[in-house]
Amino acid sequence: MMITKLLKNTIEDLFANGKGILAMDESTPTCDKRFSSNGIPQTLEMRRNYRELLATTPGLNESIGGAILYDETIRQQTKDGEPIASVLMNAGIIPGIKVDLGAKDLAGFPNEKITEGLDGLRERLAEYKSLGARFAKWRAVITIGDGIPTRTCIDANAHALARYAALCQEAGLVPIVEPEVLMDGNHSMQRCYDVTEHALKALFDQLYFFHVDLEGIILKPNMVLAGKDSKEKNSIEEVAQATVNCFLSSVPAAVPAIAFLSGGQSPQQASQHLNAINKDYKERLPWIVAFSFARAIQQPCLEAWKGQSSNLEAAQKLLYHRAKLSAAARRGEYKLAMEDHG
Ligand code: 5MM
Repeated sequence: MMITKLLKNTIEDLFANGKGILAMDESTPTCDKRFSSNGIPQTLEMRRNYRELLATTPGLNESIGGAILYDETIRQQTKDGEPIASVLMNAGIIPGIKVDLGAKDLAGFPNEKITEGLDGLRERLAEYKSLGARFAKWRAVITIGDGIPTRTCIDANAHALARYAALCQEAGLVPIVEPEVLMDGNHSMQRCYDVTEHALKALFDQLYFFHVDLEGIILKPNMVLAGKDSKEKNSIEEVAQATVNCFLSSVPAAVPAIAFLSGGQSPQQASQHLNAINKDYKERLPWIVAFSFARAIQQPCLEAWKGQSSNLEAAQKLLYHRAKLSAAARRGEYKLAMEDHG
């Protein structure tokens, strides 16, 4: 498949001037989970209010080049009747869309998942494009545990990601390809390295077989980290080194950009790790190394908002600040002292 100028332009615009991506594409169950842990009512109107708060944050486009929306949000409007996608576009932020239909149990493979959503995808992509989306996202979930992931799970997810990516390119949308190896568990950093490397090699195999043009994709992976219940404590430098080594060994240089997910790291940790990768390995990285964080950008904002309009301004300031710090890390210019100037 020939790479079109359109896809290249979209990728350039998304990451121009050191910017990155805000993931605000939580499906309703995930968004409700985040709301419930902050005492926010889990209603359609509250989800709309929150997404309006995010999209209308003053100055967000200084650090954010694109925002990934959920199906519900791309059809919603602000209180003043403007589509949320238009608000973003007018602010210079490109709207994108999550198009997978979620990770479901993989039959015959206990505790493993397969992401669904390929049936009818061509038609759905055409509709999302008409609603303003210029890029899309599909997330595959790989779990580390006793005897898992299996090769079957890794291959099935890589296959689905490749078919999704080919359909996106056909439609003129940039596919964000997200094979997420979860941080859940007590595994070591080395185990995460091995599984991430395997998942990436399987993915690039399938992208090749499905004629996906690597110059027209964005890879959204996990960083290489020990499991969150592991006793192993790695320094920022160790994580950066393992992550860079893993990606250099498995991601072709033709890929223009890697945009990391935060995966449950604290906002500060995610910034520190991204910063170390960009600062210490600048000369060795053939790709843009940026971010597509959800929790690591939104968390302080959501906690401050608490669902109350009186907190809106304070919440937007926190979102703006966290986006700024993420963009600083993407340029290798983040410093811990910046945390205090929220
Ligand atoms: C891994 O999740 C993606 C990145 O978020 P974090 O930076 O918080 O790890 C995120 O885009 C995710 O795919 C969406 O929130 C949608 O998730 P669900 O589980 O609702 O499909």
